[in-house]
Amino acid sequence: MAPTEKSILFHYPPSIYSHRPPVMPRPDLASIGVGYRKIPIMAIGKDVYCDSRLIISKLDALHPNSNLTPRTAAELGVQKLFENYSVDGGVFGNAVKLMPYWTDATLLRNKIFLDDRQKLMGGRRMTKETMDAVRPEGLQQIRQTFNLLETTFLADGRDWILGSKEPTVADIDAVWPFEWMIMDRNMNECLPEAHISDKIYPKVFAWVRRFMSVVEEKKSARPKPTTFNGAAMANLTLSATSATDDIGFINDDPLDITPGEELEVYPSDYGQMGKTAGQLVGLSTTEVVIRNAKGLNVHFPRWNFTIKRVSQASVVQIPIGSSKSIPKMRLIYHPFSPYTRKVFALVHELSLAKHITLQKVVVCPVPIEGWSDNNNDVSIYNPMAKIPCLVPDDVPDGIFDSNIICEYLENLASVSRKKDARYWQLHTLHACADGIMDAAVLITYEVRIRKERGLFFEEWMEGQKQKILRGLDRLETAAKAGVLPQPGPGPASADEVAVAVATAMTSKMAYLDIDWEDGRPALGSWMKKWEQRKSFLNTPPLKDWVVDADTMIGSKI
Ligand SMILES: N[C@@H](CCC(=O)N[C@@H](CS)C(=O)NCC(=O)O)C(=O)O
Repeated sequence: MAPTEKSILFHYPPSIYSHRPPVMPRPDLASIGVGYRKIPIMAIGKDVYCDSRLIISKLDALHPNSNLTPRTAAELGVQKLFENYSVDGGVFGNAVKLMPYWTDATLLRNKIFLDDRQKLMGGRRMTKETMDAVRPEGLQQIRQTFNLLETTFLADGRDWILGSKEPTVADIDAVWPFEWMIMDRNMNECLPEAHISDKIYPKVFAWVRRFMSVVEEKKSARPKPTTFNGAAMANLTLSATSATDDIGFINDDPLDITPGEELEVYPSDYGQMGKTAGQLVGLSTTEVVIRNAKGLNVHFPRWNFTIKRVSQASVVQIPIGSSKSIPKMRLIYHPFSPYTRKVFALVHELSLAKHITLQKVVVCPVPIEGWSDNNNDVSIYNPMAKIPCLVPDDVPDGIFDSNIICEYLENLASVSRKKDARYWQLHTLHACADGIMDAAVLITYEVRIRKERGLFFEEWMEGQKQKILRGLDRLETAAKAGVLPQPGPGPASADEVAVAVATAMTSKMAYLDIDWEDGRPALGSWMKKWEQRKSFLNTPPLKDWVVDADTMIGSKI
């Protein structure tokens, strides 16, 4: 169904793609949750389309029987090849090398533009020296592109690329870098007469001028588009109500991504820092759609765009290979202990369970029969007599506490992480999860041990409860902001496991009287996925755990 909303085009006048900023309208893009930073983009209702190639084909699809549409499949193929030739094939990239830094009109006199390009191109700055150095190469390449058009597509004197009476999308896809070089005042003098002129390539020059006179004619025959400021655009876009553009879902994609997965999409060539994050909602062989935190569906072409799982963006997992021998390990545990659940769930995430034997114990800071029976057994390995404790063959004196065990396990599985800002945000949530567990364990002792002995300290318990509630709020904020990666098919990190275990634990302790889901919808939907995970199902808090029947050993050392 055609959308009822009109399309909003984000552009800046000197961008050839959007006609096609010296200063990009990024605050406007940030206000609608789009990290992609190139221009143009187009919004129709709640659908945002990135990249001129996708925009052109979407607009064409919205007006199916216009004269712009190629008539046959072969013609469509020619159009698609031009779509790629102009952008990825290097026509535009080589035209940039010809930008005339010496003229007054050039964008290269504009410091804001130069600063912006420098960021976009990973630190390389356009200077007189660098432009002089690349110009000869750019020129020889661009001459080839003029030559190709002059001697093949336009050689028979036709007006338009596909031999039609009027221009088609193939002309639009092909013409714009040429129009930029020939007609744009910012590019004045970019083409040296001796190599590229209307005498040498008359058909190409005439085609570009013909095209632009049709554009001028059409422009004057149509009402002027309305111009919005950023706030009005954000309001219109975020409050749109028409149905979104559903492109369906292919299930056999080589990237093996599934609906709902948290992804980042960004250009593979330059401007890679402009990442847009969201949940996968549509996938075809040529297009990917993610729903961002503002509820907008952001569409990208797949050609020359990178799709990464958010969890993959910072975690590099090298599969456990035969080159690394994994020691046998004994995990001293009790299923009630959230810290041991964290560790054993991570064991499952990292596929290390077959190397583990389990030893169930009861420990307690106070000597109470039935609670502290194994204190002496555990204190051989951990003088604190706390669990979990891991006793690997290669570290027979034992490893504790749960964080150090997680570090040991991740090292065994060759997990290495890029320690970027996102890593520290997530890693801090591990401390938050541990804090929630600490407070809950202290409350347990208060209610179950101290109360019976007339030592119950209610305000103190209330103080611990507040820590849990604040911790859960922090987890909700992190889930909302996408700091907590959506569970994917690969192994989750110890940090994610810790958060899932701590959150689940709060609902299992009736005396805490905490309904963590209340007012925490993002954490709730994140947990729904965790509750289905094998590592979670294999570590039930109210039953004894098993690795497999043969390796399970008794509860006494
Ligand atoms: N920071 C430690 C905490 C471990 C802990 O407190 N475990 C509890 C069981 S849930 C325990 O062993 N308590 C016995 C005690 O405090 O003596 C870790 O992460 O491993």
